[in-house]
Amino acid sequence: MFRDSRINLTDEQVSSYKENGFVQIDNVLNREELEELRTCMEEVMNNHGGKSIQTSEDKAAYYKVLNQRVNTWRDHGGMARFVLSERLAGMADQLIGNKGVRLFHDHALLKMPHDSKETPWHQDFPYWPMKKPGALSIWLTLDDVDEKNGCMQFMPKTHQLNKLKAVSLVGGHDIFEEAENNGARFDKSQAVTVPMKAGSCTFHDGLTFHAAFANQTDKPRRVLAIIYMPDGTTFNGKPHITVDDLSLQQGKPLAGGRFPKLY
Ligand SMILES: O=C(O)CCC(=O)C(=O)O
Repeated sequence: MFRDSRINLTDEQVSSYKENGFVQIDNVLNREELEELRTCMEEVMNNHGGKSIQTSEDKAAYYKVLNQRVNTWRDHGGMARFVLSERLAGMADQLIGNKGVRLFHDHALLKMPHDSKETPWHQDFPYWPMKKPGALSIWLTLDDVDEKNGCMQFMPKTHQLNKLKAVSLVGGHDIFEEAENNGARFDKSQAVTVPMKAGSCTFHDGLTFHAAFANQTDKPRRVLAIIYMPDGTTFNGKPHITVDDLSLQQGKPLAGGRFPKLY
């Protein structure tokens, strides 16, 4: 059974995150913990109903990019052990300068085999109902990942840019073009591809441009992503599936039981 513990990041890892807007951390879960998380994820993905929200297979174009279930922790105690864990949240806290972190939400992110599509370049922050940037994601892989089955790519230093438009994940919007129209300049050869072993993770800032390759293999690519926000992050009043059933007031902190303080 997963026993929580703290991971101390090195100064190099923290400064690399600050400089580039993302960082890779290896060996965050051991083999037994990974097996446990795989079992929990399979159970929660096969659970119908409940409080988590699954991408509908009817939305075929979206499903080819990602089969995702949001807020698995609300339905499955085993998923909650990982999503609420000090081990993962504590790393997020170190990366943002020990300000204290709250959970925004988690999602199981599966890239299904057969006719899979790449995840287009985007920023996450434009989707989130937060007044100010600062929130970040862990992308924890349950499978070995590379360019063949949907590993991530990051464009270093793009977290220094402003919030751009929310990109449709089924395509049609070029975030680089939008940023260039706003005066930014890129050398796309600087994009960093991040193959990783199962049990390793990346963290990325909500403003960092990132993308993922299509899954050309015959097995799903399984990832647990968790979004953490600095304690005190406030609500901007915009709709989002994780807040739409709550009576939140614009300008008030995203806090309380749905957004627990984890560290
Ligand atoms: O897993 C993917 O394909 C994309 C993940 C992503 O964009 C994210 O975690 O922000």
